[in-house]
Amino acid sequence: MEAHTSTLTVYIPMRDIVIFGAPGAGKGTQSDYIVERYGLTHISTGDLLRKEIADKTELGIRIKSIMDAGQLVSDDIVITMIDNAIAHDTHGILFDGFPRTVAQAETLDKLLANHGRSLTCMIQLEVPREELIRRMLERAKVSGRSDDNEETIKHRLAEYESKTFPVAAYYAKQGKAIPINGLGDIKAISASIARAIDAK
Ligand code: B4P
Repeated sequence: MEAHTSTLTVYIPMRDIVIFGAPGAGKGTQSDYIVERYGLTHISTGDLLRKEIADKTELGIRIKSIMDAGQLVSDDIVITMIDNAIAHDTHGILFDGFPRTVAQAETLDKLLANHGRSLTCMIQLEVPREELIRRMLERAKVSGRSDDNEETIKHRLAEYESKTFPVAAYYAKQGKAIPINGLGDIKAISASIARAIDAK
């Protein structure tokens, strides 16, 4: 009798996800969990920019004063970083801290489309302003980040409100924004995020 072997093919969808929220909302914190669970490449524009500063590159020297003032780095600089990341990725990406302007969001759609991809969803962490300030001042005690001080935090929140918050409406119009309560236990927030992504 002929022996039959069967191969089980498991289909793992390629996901590209944005994690969105105000400064201090917990994007970096929840990113660790999401990349681990879904096997994604983690691209944090904040981390990439801080690495340029730490390495004292020409770009790093240019952007340090911008970040220390609590302002956004120019779109062309971060878009170049993201373009490179997408070109080299085959796993799906978690975009952390990007897009931060509507122009960045429009460009992300185009860059993904160039590679035959489209955004799965945008996880929108919602945290009240007083809690954001409390967390960043708390983080300041250990982070060594020169932008974690009261004056810069105020500027960062103002930049968020005027330039970044409109990105939420951009994704809501596409039906891709998923609001998540970012207050409370970190693991409980991760569980809410997983439920939202699994339902997509
Ligand atoms: P980012 O590095 O993106 O950082 P962030 O917004 O400050 O913080 P995040 O939301 O990741 O908070 P975290 O998890 O650490 O940006 C820094 C700067 O880079 C920007 O101001 C800008 O200048 C520049 N930049 C970055 N991307 C850019 C772009 N696309 N365009 C232009 N400029 C760009 O959480 C904060 C704290 O809260 C932590 O200490 C954490 O432990 C704590 N925390 C988290 N979850 C909690 C919870 N549930 N309860 C209590 N505490 C919690």
